Amino acid sequence: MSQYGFLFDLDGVIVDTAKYHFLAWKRLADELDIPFTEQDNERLKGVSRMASLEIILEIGNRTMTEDEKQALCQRKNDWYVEYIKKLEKSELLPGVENFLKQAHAAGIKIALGSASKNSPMILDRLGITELFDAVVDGTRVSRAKPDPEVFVTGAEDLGIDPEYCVVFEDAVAGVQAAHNAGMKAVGIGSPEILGQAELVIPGFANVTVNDLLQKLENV
Ligand code: B16
Ligand code: MG
Repeated sequence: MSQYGFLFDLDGVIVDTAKYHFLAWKRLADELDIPFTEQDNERLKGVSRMASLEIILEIGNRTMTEDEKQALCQRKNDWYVEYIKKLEKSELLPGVENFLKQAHAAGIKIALGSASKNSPMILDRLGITELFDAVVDGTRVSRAKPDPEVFVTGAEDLGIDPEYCVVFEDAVAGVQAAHNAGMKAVGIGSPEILGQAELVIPGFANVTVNDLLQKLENV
């Protein structure tokens, strides 16, 4: 049995859901006559559904009532869910399923830490639900990363002390959330952007759990 806990962000670490969020938000923005580009979409990564809508309304210089905003979030999510329902296992990011299986086989406890309320459905569509000992999603947390709430809750679920938890994140705010929780962070992406993380890897292809833990012990 390992003493370690691994906590994974979802979008950008396990699967690229950002492209589906973009398609659904773009459809809504078009209906509202608000210009919305893929570059604008970068600002929505890791941000809650309502906060994402508020960014889009700000781009369009528009104000709405709370009820109107709730209805727009619902519309966007209905479209997003249509895309997610068709998600396939082949859309898992390279190497991540093998890495999760290695960790699971090594007795490492695994949690998901995501802002998405659709996380359970996404894990199910990808066929990886059973690899997770805990799922902390947007229905369980109210404070966005860099607040550590999502990872602190995950560590509690796993029963692992933060100093033995490793967070896998593709966003700067997520790396900061890991550090705010007293955990180590592995950045998935480029060192220029994620330089604050203890270790940065481009992805999970050819990465072994043993090598990764050894590298982390030396930082
Ligand atoms: P939902 P993560 C985040 O996932 C996405 O990056 C972000 O773009 C999205 O708005 C948020 O989930 C909420 O998603 O509308 O499905 O509840 O990066 O925290 O895994
Ligand atoms: Mg992410």
